[in-house]
Amino acid sequence: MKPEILVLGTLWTPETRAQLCELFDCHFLAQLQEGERADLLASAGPRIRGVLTTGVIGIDGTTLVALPALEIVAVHGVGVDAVPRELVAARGVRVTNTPDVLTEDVADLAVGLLLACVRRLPMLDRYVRSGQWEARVPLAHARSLRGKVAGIVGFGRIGQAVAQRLTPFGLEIRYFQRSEGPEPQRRSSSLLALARESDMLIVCTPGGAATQRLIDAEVLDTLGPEGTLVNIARGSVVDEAALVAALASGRLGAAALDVFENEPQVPQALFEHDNVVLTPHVGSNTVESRRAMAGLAVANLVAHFRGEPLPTPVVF
Ligand code: 8YV
Repeated sequence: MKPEILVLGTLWTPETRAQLCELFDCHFLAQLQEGERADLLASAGPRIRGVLTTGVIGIDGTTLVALPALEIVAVHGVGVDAVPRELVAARGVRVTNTPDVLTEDVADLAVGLLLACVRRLPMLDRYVRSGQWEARVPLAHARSLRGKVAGIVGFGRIGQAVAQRLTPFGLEIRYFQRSEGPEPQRRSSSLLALARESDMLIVCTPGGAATQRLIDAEVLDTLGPEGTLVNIARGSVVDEAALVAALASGRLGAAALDVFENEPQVPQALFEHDNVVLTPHVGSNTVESRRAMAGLAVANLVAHFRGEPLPTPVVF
């Protein structure tokens, strides 16, 4: 008998779905209406032994309660902040994620967003399309990267990959994280010190309680009217209301955001600004990364049900 699993979210390609259905007895929750979901959890919930979910959806307490036989939550993503760690630990449920395979693509997006923001690329695209070039409307000022300081918040795998990419642009790299990291001479003494020392902050830290609204009004004010904020981590790391206010008043220079506090809701006020670049949480959204992530998430489920070591367990 195949193990029964619950699949959350809509990110699954036809190939992944076919593979999943071959290996497991699958229940795809996203296809169901609200009432049908509750019925499914009530009827099949007690038999479900595994969950496959996205980094953003994770799993909530109600779903966990409906799955008393749950053994493993395989997260398709590196971030596990949407998995309630105390609840899964108390139940002895194992958690896996998909680190490494997405690092390069996420770092690429951070660099792309930074360039798009300081050179105002989306705005320039709108300028050309709307005939403003023909009308000889003056261009907005863009800023140079060379000689500036990029401050990286969270110097883990992704933060370091961003640093590696930015160095050839002539940027000096500094970083802050609570734990000591590589190249200690680049580590600022605090987040505020990093904001003070940097022209741009690139947020690469994991989400979760420990980093909740780390980038607050004080950090944004310290970064200042010439400063740029890039966030490819989690919306929860930035105080979004403070960010909106800082941009509206010109206390922050510019922002490039791939993640938001309440996705897919994006504060309408951000649409007003030409110095803001917005993307819909697509750091890992390349064919290559998503294929590798799905492969790794499935490999973790397979290993678990075969009693083999998990390829990428999360140790909370
Ligand atoms: C994905 C992510 O958008 O890896 C993460 O933590 O947030 C992203 O890669 C998402 O997890 C896809 O499931």
